[in-house]
Amino acid sequence: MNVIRYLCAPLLLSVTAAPVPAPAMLWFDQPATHFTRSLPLGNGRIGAMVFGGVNIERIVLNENSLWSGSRQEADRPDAHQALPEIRRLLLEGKNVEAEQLVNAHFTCQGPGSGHGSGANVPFGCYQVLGNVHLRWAGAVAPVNYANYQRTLDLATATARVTYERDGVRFHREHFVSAPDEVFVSRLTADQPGAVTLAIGLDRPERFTTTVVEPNELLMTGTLNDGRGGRGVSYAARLRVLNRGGSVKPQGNELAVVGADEVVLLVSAATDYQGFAGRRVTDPVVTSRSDLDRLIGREFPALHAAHVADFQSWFHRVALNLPATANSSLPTDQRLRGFAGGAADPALAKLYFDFGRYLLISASRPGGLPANLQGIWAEEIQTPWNGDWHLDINVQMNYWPAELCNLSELHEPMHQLIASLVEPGRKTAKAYYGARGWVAHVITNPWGYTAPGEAASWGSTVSGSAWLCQHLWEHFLYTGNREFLAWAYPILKESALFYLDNLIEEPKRRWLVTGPSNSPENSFQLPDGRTAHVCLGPTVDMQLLRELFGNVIRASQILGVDEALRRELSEKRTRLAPNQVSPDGRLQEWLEPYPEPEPRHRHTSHLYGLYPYYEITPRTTPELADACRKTLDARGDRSTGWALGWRINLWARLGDGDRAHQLLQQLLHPADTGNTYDGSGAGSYPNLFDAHPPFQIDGNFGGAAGIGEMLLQSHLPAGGESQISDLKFEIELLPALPSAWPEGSVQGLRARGGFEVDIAWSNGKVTDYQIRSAEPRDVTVRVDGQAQLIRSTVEPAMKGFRNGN
Ligand code: FUC
Repeated sequence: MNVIRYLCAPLLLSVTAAPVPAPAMLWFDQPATHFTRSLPLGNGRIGAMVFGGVNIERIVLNENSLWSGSRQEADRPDAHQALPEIRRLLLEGKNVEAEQLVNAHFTCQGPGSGHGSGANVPFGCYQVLGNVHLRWAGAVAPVNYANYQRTLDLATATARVTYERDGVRFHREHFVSAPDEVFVSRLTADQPGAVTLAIGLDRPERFTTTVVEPNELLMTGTLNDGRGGRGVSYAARLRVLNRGGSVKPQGNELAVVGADEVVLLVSAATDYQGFAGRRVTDPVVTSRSDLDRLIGREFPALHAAHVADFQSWFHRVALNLPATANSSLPTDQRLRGFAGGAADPALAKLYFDFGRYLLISASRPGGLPANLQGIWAEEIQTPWNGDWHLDINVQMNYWPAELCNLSELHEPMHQLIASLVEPGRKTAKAYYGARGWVAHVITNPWGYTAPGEAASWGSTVSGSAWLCQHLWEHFLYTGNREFLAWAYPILKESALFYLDNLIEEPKRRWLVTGPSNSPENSFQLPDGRTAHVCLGPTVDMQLLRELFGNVIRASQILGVDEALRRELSEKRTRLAPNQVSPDGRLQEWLEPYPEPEPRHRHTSHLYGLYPYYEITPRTTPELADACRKTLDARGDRSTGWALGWRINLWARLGDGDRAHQLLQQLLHPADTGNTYDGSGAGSYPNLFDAHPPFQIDGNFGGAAGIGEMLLQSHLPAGGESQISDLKFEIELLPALPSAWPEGSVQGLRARGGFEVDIAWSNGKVTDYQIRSAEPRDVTVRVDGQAQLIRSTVEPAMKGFRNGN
């Protein structure tokens, strides 16, 4: 590699001489009493949660295609007949009456998501696969053990449990291997013949577990298709390999007696046949072949293959923030210490690493995207069905993907988007008589694109526009033209839908969407009544400016659709603009309505600030100021994901200390008394995000926010007109909080196909490097000063061609 470093005064610290890194480790000195204290493992498809019980261990298993429900016709075929009247009422300011009509004629047909409890309706829900139970000999009270430790080493994606009982030290190691498609445990002790336990496999419902070999359990079952019929079938197979001692059936369990070492291998498969995932016709057969392939492979070889695979993702980025005395505490105590005011910059590093860890563990190319639970759930009826919500949540899951150099892990999201085009075309016709495709607020692996079952939240029309951002941004980060050519029809058809769906509002003759919602929020009409359904909420307008702009640029790059480009350009200028309300906030709706819930969790109208970047402090200072006022009015207390979003928003406003304050809120201990719902938002002891309940999006939003505090790449000073040539400005440490005066980061990605290292000291950049596949000119803003530099060549990076 041709190494050119850009050194800045003072020349004190180089990227290689970073502060001593704190180990990327979650650890506890007690077994988990609860799911949100257990340790997550995953290979993108199979998930496991390790509780580390001494005498009785439960390991929760997941498989990410284990969904109840089935394909359904949720579109109301005649909904479009109600559209003219709904629009007429909205244009006359009769939102409440329009909302009544939406509820009567413009929601989905049937029970929709079952109001978030869809296990037994066609929408379905994501469900737990089962539990591995390890009942150790002597599993009777009192449980006496000593020197207990339970760790999750993020760098090797391995959970370990160790303790002493009756003078024997026991060790357990667990991981889920992507290359070998299997969950693996090794159970050992420091004395021969000490491993004696019973091993079971079950599930809360719909399962049969049988002993199929003297050392093998098979659990099978079939979920509800939502009509009382047969849905997805699954199989989980557990094989016990013992060194020394014996293993024998005992009822529908296996009994290990006096072994020196036991290795458990668990495979899992379902026959879900959808837009992604393995194509399995017989899960029972696949669960066996997955294990048979491993015959003769020893634990060390399986572990080495797993670690090599995992680290090929994890080691792409390294963040170093200094450790303090608080950093060496068990994770739950560490969280409490931080909330109590103890300095611990390395906790932010841990949270950032954990976010990357979770994405690598929950989303792999070829598989299904991470859902509201990631892939980790212990219930049959997961909260909100563990689905993909399209009005912030699934998008937030993928916010760290490009920035954190995990671009390929974005692929499951792209496939989800592609899978919605066909059903979304039907929905576009049925409701809007429109071309193109649309998806509203919720979707599932069965191609659900209809509105939700209630107008108050279900009629947001811009879910599909928001999804499209993920296609364009992937292109911006990779420059992959083949990908753009693949994605273009999806983007174009989305834009066609919105072109057909725009109407002119009478007051200012702006083009607006409608009916729609500003996600899940309500407003007060002049007569004092509350409504949700509206025309042209600010978020829709921002999304359409972005989508139309991206289709215009994509069509230029690909040299197609000139006439469409003209139409999009013309309509784009007529979209309702961002407005500042009389009290100085960025306005959420077309009118400055009073809000019944001024501290609402959604900050949808700030979409233009983050994740989009049509508002920046440099290019649109008045609007940025209005965003600041909006955030102040919304306040710093909210649900987990909402805090994650606010970190990114403050980072984009260049306010590192405020972003850090929000990060402190996100890291606020959510578990008081080990209750599942916690006492409020923040982080559970295992660092899972508490909405509450556990919902993984906040983990990803928080990790992205930490990245966004260190590196941003978006509009140059001249504003949006300059991005027609896809030139972005890279800003180093745009929102560095005063709590992190020293540190370094390596391997973050910037738009335009760059990889960036930064080191800093006393809050100032001391050293940086910007790499790309070919040498390229790029504007870098260092300590607020823009400078044009030439990037360093890193031939191993994939080529970036911007198409101009
Ligand atoms: C959105 C949010 C809720 C919740 C749900 C899963 O609807 O408004 O707070 O996160 O998604």
